[in-house]
Amino acid sequence: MAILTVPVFWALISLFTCSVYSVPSAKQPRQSAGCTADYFNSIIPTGASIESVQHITSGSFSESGDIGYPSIASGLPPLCAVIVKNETENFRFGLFLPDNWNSKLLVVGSYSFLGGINWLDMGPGAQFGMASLSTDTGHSSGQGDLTWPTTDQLRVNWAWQALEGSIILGKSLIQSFYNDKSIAYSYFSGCSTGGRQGLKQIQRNPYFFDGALIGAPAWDTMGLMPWISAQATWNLPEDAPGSISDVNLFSRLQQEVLKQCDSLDGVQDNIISSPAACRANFDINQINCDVTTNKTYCWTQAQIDTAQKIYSDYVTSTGNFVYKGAEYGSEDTWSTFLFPADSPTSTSNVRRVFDAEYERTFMGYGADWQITSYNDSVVYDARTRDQNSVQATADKYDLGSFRNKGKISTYN
Ligand SMILES: *[C@@H]1O[C@H](CO)[C@@H](O)[C@H](O)[C@H]1NC(C)=O
Ligand SMILES: *[C@@H]1O[C@H](CO)[C@@H](O)[C@H](O)[C@H]1NC(C)=O
Ligand SMILES: *[C@@H]1O[C@H](CO)[C@@H](O)[C@H](O)[C@H]1NC(C)=O
Ligand SMILES: [Ca+2]
Repeated sequence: MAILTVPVFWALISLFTCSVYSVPSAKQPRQSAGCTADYFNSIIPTGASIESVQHITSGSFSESGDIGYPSIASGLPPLCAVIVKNETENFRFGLFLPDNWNSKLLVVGSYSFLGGINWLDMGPGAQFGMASLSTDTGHSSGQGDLTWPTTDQLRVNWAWQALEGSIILGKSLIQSFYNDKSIAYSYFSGCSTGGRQGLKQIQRNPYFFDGALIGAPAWDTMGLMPWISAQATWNLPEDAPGSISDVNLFSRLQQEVLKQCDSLDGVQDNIISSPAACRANFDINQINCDVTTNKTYCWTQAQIDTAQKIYSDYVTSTGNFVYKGAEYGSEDTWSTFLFPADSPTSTSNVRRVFDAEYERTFMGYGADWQITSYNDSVVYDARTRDQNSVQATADKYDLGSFRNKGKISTYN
């Protein structure tokens, strides 16, 4: 499955895959202004500073110490790579400014809770001749690290402020660099957290972009994260009859879903193109150990009950909708949420990858908080916190002002 080819932590935030770009050929040439620290220092406003300026002719670029996005951007045309820091809000952003600029800007999003400038995804923009921009979202962190959100400023930067400030200052630096020629078109592309960032910016400022490519947006932070934790609790305790502890069970279920649902969309092609038809028709009892004659990786009734909870919408005990149930066909990804990442006797306090880290640090419950303490109040706390101070969730649904000027393409 394609999802296995992206780092698991990216996949965590969405049950979908985030695709990559194809590589275009270069566009029409235009000379750039001086790619020097002196030049950028002469145009940078108070409150921001220039961290580095490099003219890249080798075709590749990476920033040492970028633990969030360590991959080298390669296949680059000659360009100016700039790192800018906003000193007051403490976030950074990177720019690729191609020598031959096509007057366009591509802003790229981030993944999960990673902290760092996403140089890799900026590369294709530069290959198209676009100036490209990405923010570190205000912190530095690698995969699986959710220990950084210790202040509201750090959380707000991740939620939207670092990207917004980067776009505003970035656009003005780009125009100065290219001799005050204005940016003809600005685009956004992001997947997972990146999809959320794009929707959030469009909702906050419909004039930032002319078009946006929104992949598998993890737009509902305050519902999504408690839902992920809730799923972990549905699989506890690990010795309960309903606990799914054998990783092979997930692929067994997914195989069965594919077998029963593939052709429901009219085409036998290993793709479930009608999840709704699958949801309406799938008979999970075909893999029930009491029913099936094939006893290899069959599911007990108690385990089936756990699976049904995961497929169902998560609604609190008082009837508040929290998050839509998992799609049929996503079963192979469930192990990320349900299956222990370390041994039961581990003292690291991280039994699964996310398992409670969001509550401990992002929501401020503290390092000692255990997933076994999870209850519906986490949902309400997450909502209060998000709406009062962080505002990561992209839930201002009126996109009317953007519709009149731009386009959004989405994919999952
Ligand atoms: C720094 O970021 C904040 C928040 O986005 C913004 O208000 C401020 O103008 C930025 N400073 C500069 C110099 O861009
Ligand atoms: C039984 O199920 C296993 C696991 O899905 C599969 O590999 C095997 O081919 C099945 N055997 C039969 C006879 O269907
Ligand atoms: C629900 O969880 C919260 C956070 O862990 C905790 O403070 C509260 O006491 C719990 N409520 C109940 C009824 O267990
Ligand atoms: Ca099909």
